[in-house]
Amino acid sequence: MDLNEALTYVEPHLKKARFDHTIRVVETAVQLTGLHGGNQKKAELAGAFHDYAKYRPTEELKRWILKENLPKDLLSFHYELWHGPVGSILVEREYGITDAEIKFAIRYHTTGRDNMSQLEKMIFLADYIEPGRNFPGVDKVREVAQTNLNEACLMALQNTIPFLMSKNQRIYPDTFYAYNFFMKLHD
Ligand code: DGI
Ligand code: FE
Ligand code: FE
Ligand code: FE
Repeated sequence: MDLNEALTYVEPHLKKARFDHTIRVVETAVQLTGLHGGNQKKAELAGAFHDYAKYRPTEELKRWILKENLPKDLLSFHYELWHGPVGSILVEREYGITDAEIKFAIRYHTTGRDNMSQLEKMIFLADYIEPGRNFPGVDKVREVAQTNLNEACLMALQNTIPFLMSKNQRIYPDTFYAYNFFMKLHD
């Protein structure tokens, strides 16, 4: 499957603004691949499908988590955390994408995790720094992303974790595992 084919599958499932975000994530991930190395084809497909399940009804996302081999503890966290794991299941069921690296990049794009692969880092970061984002501090992360992927992922988590705390949100353990992973690389 090439990028254009992937995008034609994804587009009808997303709102216009979300589809535009998806295209910018692909472009950003490809740019990061050029800078830091990695498989551009996989970056394109993972980027194209990363938010594929974003607009599935919450009840459907919940059913997939219960039915498939996904962590049930997701259900006691915000439903925003469900679209990545469920998306990684749907791309295989609906489009035959079995590549484990691509599936993991989709699955963990919101939380991150311990020992993230190069592709997972790329999609996690591209989702955070794509040119349409304007989180406080994102410009600094964009700058560091040009030279140091690990440090940029760490900075994104150092922004996101306090942000979630300030909103009185629960934080999924994988988010902390990701933070500790990048902090270990930083030391
Ligand atoms: O799908 P996108 O909007 O492109 O971006 P995303 O999948 O990275 O993020 C969805 C939301 O999830 C975003 O507002 C940040 C939030 N988030 C990230 N990690 C956690 C989290 N929310 C909670 N409650 N807990 C987390 O660990
Ligand atoms: Fe997402
Ligand atoms: Fe994200
Ligand atoms: Fe996204």
